[in-house]
Amino acid sequence: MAHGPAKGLSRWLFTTNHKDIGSMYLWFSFAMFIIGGIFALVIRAELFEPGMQIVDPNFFNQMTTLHGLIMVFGAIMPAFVGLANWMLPMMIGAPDMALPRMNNWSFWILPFAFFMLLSTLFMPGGAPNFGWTFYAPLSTTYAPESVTFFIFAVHIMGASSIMGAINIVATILNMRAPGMTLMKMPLFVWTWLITAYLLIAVMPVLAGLVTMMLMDIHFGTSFFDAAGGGDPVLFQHIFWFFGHPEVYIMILPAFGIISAIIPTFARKPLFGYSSMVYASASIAFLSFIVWAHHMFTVGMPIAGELFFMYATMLIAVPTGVKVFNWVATMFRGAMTFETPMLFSIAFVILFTIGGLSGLMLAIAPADFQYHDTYFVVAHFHYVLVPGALFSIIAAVYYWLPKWTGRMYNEILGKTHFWVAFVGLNVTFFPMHFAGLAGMPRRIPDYHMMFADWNMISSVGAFIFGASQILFLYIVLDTIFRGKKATDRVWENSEGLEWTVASPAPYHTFSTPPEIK
Ligand SMILES: [Cu+2]
Repeated sequence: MAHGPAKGLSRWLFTTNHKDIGSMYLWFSFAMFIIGGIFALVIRAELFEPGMQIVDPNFFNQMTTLHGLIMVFGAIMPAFVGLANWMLPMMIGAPDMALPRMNNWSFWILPFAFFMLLSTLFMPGGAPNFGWTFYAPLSTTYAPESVTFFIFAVHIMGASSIMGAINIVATILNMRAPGMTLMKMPLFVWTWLITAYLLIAVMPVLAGLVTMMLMDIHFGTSFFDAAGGGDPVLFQHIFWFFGHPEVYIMILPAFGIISAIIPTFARKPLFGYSSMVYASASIAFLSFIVWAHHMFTVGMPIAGELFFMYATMLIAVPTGVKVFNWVATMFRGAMTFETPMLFSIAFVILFTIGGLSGLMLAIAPADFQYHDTYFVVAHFHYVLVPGALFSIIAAVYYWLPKWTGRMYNEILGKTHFWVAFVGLNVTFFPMHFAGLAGMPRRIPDYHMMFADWNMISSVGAFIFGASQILFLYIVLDTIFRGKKATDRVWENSEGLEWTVASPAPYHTFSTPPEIK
């Protein structure tokens, strides 16, 4: 029979246990979240008023670039992989992930990638300063020397994601307990299965793109250099062919988390289980054919504009089905509002606001006005902060008692929620108005007419930042001083993970459970 965890550092260095690896991914992503958050606060401190006060324009560009890269590849994506590692095997009744050693490796190459990326800040010429979308020729012909380390870091992050995705597909398709048929799998398992296929499809595209950059920078090719017969617009097509599915890679697992939490606290089964599965699959499919809605202003043929406009509007349908099903699950439910439920309800409301501004952006002629303004910044922060991030926080509050065997402090949890809720709306809602009034994104200085909106946003950002320090305190307080949790934790929780003890034993389901 399998033994318990090893001792000391070697436990974490050599572990192949999905729970250990899940914890490492979650702590790593939280550390990256703090670093990415600090960069955001530098940006907001500079934008508190017009004129240059704190940083110079090049450093400001490095902050916006690293903020995007760290939050997307270092915080959000690893957090979802951490939750998948902890929960997927327990949800399908498997003893571990299908490829435990590769699992260890796909985690341990991440800190090296991000150490390399962050160390570019201390290199001559500074860190990458061309935005997280790193468009050529800004990121090739005009890039700082550190761009080569950036490219290498992206290669490593991509390899980690692809290995993680292969592991998740292999686990879900091969390790399910007898009786755990596909249409019995929890939504979190379904959304991760679909997300993993998206990752396997598009992360190689990203790897190919940065390799073409490497060739243009060091080996004299001119993929993106017009002077050499290349095409800088080609860069954008390839980037967004990866980039748009990437945004769904950051939200599909969230849909699965919300579909686990809302039924528990509404005390009703999830409404429309199979339509949720089909909606996730159709969102994933459509996410491959909308990429050029990021490029309406590059001068595309009108037929292309129309195609990408209508295809993008189409995504609203399956997304609407999901929102309808969550609301229908809550309708006439015996609802209680513990912290995970508060974050989940805020997800449904605020993600929908982000979705609606996304619909506005999908209208090509209107997007000519919105493109590259703070309206776009407001849009993607509403789908990523109360969207992806709130779902991750909700998941931590929901499953932490199972991971640690201890309950978090409910009053502190609710305080964290309300401060974060107010903070993010004060930060990002005014950006809609600054953007509609024409304020461009990624600039360190601006016209006086945008001063009020920016001042409000900056105050909100510091409130939101402070609330996340409270979150760290709550998690540590739970681990070291939390009250003992019951095995079921939530009275109406469904799922195999709630049938094991709290804290979940180091090895679970060494013998497959019986699925009814
Ligand atoms: Cu897109």
